[in-house]
Amino acid sequence: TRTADWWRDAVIYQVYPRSFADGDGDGTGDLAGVRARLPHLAGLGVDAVWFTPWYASPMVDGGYDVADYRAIDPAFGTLDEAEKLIAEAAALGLRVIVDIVPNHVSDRHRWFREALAAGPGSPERARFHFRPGRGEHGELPPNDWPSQFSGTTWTRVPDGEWYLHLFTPEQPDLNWSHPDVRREHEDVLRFWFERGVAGVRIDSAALLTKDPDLRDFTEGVDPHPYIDLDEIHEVYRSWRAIADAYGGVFVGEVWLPDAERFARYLRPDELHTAFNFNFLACPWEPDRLRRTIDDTLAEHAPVHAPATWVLCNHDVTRTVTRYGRADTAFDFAAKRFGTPADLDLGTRRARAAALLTLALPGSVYLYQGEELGLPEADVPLDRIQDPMHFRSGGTDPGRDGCRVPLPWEADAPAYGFGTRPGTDPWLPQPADWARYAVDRQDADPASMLGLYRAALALRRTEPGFGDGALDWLPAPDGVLAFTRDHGLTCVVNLSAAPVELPAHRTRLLASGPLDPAGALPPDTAVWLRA
Ligand code: TEU
Repeated sequence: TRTADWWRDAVIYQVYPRSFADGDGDGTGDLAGVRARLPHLAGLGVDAVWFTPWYASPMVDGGYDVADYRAIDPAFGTLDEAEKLIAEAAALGLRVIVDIVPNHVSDRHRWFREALAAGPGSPERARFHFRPGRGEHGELPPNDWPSQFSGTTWTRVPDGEWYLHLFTPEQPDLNWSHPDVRREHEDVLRFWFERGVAGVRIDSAALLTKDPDLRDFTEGVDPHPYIDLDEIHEVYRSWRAIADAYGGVFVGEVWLPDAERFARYLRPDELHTAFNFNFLACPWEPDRLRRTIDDTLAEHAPVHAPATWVLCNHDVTRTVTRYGRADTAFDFAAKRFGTPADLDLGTRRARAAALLTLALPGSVYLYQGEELGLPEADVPLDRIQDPMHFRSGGTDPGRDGCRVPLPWEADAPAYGFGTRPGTDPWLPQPADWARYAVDRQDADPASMLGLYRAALALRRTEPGFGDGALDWLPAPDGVLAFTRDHGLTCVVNLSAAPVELPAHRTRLLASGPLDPAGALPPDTAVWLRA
């Protein structure tokens, strides 16, 4: 609703539809649930809502296995409901971002079923990567590519050919040098832009194009045979023309630690933004954080793209759990939960991190439940559904600990998620989650929800936030302090001792109580104005 450049400083809330709110009571979140809870998002003060895939899917990988990109999964609702949702969100000032999965489809997608039926050498197979195997009888996979999850990237079909899948066998990779594949995805983009979405998140955005000969990974890794090939940029240039025709924006899931390679995606004729995973991966350490912030801003500046700041998402350990560990560096959801004291520490740090990220130049992504301070949940092994768990032979707990249905009402069945009594939510909710429920936090300005609401309200009304530059202030060891325009100042204390705040400033918001003398305690952040 603000400007054409809304995305340069937007706060975008990620909804995992399966776990947000259950409108029909069957245990799985759905669009009816989201529609009923839109006021929560409007009241929180975010600008846009990104929905992880809501399309028709067998849900082998939580919807990242798409069977039909133009249909809503029946468990979530209908296309008509999605259109209503988009309109209702707009009426509340919320833009909608959909998640497009271009690297692979579900094995139930029409194209893949046709490819299986049509057999070796058929035009239907050419849309995927089918190959004969190696070995005397073709009994060995065609190459040595490692899977993004554990296990092989090749599966053999009954007629003897193998097909490539960087993720699970139920997610066959598309052949991006095939014109049908390109045309189809361009049409899908138009389909969703026509329905009023403001943006598109691009899943696994650096993986689409593959070495034409599918050469071995070990044969020479430069260039890598499927990560970040040059040809991919051609795809995004054609996509950008489509987005521009609708005023739509892209955010790419581009997981490349190399700053220059990453920045090549962020161009006036390619992607508007991409997730900044270096920040998500950064431990809670002052020097590392400062360096990551500086490097991020330095890599975005030459291409005039805003940075994005992400602390968690549906693939990684929740922030309060990670920050409560001795080793705060990011990992995928390893089952390490810590003691209640660890959680207290993690919560204090997550609160400080909220003020830090919301004060940095650029846009910010929040993952559902982050505003409630949810920790990673210990999902019993026999209830885990994430394929990452099964692909690892059970050694990796997978990502379900951050995907547990949200608690809305402390005293209601399933904490008000919406599931009718006698039915279980698709993942079990921990017994001690009443304290995180929205209604418990609602009236308490000191709660995590209260902090996020206050921070987001200030970010909207006070000058200096959002896109722009940052100037570091001199500060004691272990303290990050910077100013933005209009004298807006953020101070984060990552040292072990309280620190004095700069004099003659008004306090806008603090992530926790200051000490009686007015000093900033450890693991606390504050916003000030000169
Ligand atoms: O994730 C892509 C990605 O980067 C994964 O390889 C990541 O490493 C993995 O989630 C953890 O090992 C996207 C989605 O965010 C993820 O949920 C999907 O499973 C994946 O694509 C496949 O579509």
